Amino acid sequence: MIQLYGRRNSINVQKVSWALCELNLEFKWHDEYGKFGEVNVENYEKINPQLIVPTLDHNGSVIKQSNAIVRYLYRKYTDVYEISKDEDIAIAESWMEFQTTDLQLNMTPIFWGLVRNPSEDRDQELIDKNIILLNEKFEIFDKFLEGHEYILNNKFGMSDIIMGAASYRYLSLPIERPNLLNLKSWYDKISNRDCFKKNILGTFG
Ligand SMILES: N[C@@H](CCC(=O)N[C@@H](CS)C(=O)NCC(=O)O)C(=O)O
Repeated sequence: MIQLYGRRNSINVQKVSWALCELNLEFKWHDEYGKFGEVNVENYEKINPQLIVPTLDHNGSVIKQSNAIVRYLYRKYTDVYEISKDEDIAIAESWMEFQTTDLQLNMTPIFWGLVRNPSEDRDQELIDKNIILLNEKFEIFDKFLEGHEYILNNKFGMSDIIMGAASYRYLSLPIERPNLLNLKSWYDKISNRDCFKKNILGTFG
């Protein structure tokens, strides 16, 4: 049995619940409507001593780190690692890393500064600096998307989930953005999927 721990408005949990949905996997969701900073699960520290989310328990195997969980699910339940060229998989995985390292670096101060923290604590200079950098990074992704239906093999998959969850946040932020036409046409496709609507849409905040 698959068990997912973590609240549905966490971007990192969303990647996993979206992947589980796309793969049609049943799972038990713990603390789905929980709050930031609390994981309302008894003895959670035993499965995740960092007390962060998500955690996946698959028949007693405990897996942490959202991107590793998504890769695990796609490796286990699809043939993507067998049918894809190593080079193509590496490129897809590099976008997954880009999300979790490069994008999050700038997304976090903007999201917290504009959305989660009280406005009196706002550091506008820090936010503005990060908006410029975040827009530049999405411009790089937009260029990559030119000529690509999806990130890997022109087929929707794990890296679209990771970059898709990040793009939902980016496109929901109350900031100015460049006109990214390739991002828009890719995002229109992925945001039309049932699993996006069930797991991502309406979670901003
Ligand atoms: N690198 C980790 C980051 C996990 C993480 O930072 N999770 C945040 C939520 S997005 C968290 O658990 N914060 C405390 C909380 O939600 O209670 C991953 O990708 O899974």
